[in-house]
Amino acid sequence: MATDVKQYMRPEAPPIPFCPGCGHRVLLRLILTAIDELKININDTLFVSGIGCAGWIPSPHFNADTLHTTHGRPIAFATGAKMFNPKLTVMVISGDGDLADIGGNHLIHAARRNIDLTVICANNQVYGMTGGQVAATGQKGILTSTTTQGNYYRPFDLCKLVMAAGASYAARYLVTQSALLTNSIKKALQTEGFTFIDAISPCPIQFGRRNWLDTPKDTFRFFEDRCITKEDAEGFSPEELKDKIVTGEFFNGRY
Ligand SMILES: Cc1ncc(C[n+]2csc(CCOP(=O)(O)OP(=O)(O)O)c2C)c(N)n1
Repeated sequence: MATDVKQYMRPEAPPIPFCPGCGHRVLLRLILTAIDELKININDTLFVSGIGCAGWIPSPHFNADTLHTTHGRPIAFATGAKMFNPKLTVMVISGDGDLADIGGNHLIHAARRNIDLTVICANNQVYGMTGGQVAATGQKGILTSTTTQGNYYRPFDLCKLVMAAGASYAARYLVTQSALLTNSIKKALQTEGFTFIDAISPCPIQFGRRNWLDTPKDTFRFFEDRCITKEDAEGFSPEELKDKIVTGEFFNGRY
């Protein structure tokens, strides 16, 4: 039976602010489902977010301690909270721009130190909240407000990045892979050390609209068509994988 996520939401919070068809709304539900299935006491959990649409996933909606920090700095705040109270389960939920662009150094150094945090990156390849500028995760060729002729640069593979830095867990799933993603969030929460999930969260308004994807369904289909499991990706050449987004669990253990 589907989890009643309302039990984890602050009754006095304003309505969830996401646009119709936003992947962040799906991700919100999956995070709370994982917490419910693990029977984690949400009162012993701190949710930290930065600035951007994704920052509004936990805050002010989750009925727990939430810390809505400055742009690019949620991992720094989360590290401080974890150092002060090591018993706290600390989860960072933020956007790809927040975590991988302005906050990129905090991301790699927290992974290097293997700080016991679970970081969920709501990755829509753009800065959704500020007009759809391309993020460091934007795939080659995508049209955004700052890449009107198509993105020239290749994207960061955030899972490879944090793994190379020393993370304990790294996985990537599209938010519509709901069972796999929920399971992955559960595993990340149960794994000690720096655990990271790249949650591909389509943005129909800032990404879809500029890439000639008329409806939220078209935007989701666009990402579904690009996603390929890591098992299927084996044997593909780098050229064949150029436009693909490889999903799966890439590392689960400790260096
Ligand atoms: C220091 C600073 N620089 C820039 C901004 C403007 N800004 C706010 S959110 C944001 C990007 C958010 O993108 P992302 O983290 O990908 O989240 P999304 O909105 O796509 O969920 C930017 C550039 C800011 N608030 N503070």
